Amino acid sequence: MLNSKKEDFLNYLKGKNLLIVTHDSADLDGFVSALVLKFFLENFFTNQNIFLMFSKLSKYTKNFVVKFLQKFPDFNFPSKNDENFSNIDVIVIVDSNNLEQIKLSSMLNLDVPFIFVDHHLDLKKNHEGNITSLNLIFENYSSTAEIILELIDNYNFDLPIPYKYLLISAILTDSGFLKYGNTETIKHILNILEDEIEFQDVLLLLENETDISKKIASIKGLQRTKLIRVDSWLIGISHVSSFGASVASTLIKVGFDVGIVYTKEKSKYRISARAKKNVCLKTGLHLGKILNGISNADGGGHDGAATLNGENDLERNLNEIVDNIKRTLINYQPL
Ligand SMILES: [Mn+2]
Repeated sequence: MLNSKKEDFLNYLKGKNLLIVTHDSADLDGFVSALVLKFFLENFFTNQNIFLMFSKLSKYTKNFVVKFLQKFPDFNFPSKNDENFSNIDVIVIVDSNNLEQIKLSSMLNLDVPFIFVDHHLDLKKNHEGNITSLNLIFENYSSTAEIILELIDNYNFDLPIPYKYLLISAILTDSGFLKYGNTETIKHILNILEDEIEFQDVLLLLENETDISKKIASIKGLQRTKLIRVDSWLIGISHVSSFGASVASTLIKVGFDVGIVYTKEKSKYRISARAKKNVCLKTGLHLGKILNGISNADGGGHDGAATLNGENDLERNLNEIVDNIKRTLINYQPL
């Protein structure tokens, strides 16, 4: 990340009342990025109001908070969103560049300008109010937490140990425990660990006993899976009532090259897609781009992991996604 980018970002925020938010059902990366950014900015700019707002935390994040508090009982997580946000000058949105994933409270004045800090595919949606020149969107990072870490690193800012645990936890979970990471990801983790933190202690915090409803979703999802073979590639399509993203990942673990799982809830539906990293690299498959290309729904994500939310035409959109995936795989010519 260019130093001038960081400076422009911080210079703009100086002296303003800030609100930091993340996507709905905040995962660890969104949650931690928001917390650490707030902590850094509060120390970097003194006498400035910096607020946080979370619409909802994911179940995993909630479980993590419980374990984290056993280790650091004095750590102050933000509790309720009871502040008055009427005097906010600028909103920083972390871990998303898609306004539809952000549930802003009705208390908030929506005319407030906003800036994205994110590592997902830059949708370049030209949202009105977005100061695009200040966005810190870098698709080559495996987590937003690493972008925050690099921002902080420039200023010789020493983070307290609990915040270091938070950052490593976010980086590990978002990089799929380094499976989707790169050399930079490992350097970032090493940089935080230094000699102070024992890696195994962090892993303990991230252990999670799978609950029974998730196990049942995986099993049912597998039972319902339709197999499509394209040359030597295997695509699996299934549906469940919840845990769609996790079931799509299960399909990959079982042996599919691409897993697509949809969930329906009242009039809305969600399609979760996952692909093996080496399949994406070999064939140029980019699920985020394919799902983003569906015109009457809201999709996006990374090459190997993407989501689409829609209300109409589930079947048609599903077919279009599968056709696009097939076309990419068929067009691939082995060397
Ligand atoms: Mn993330």
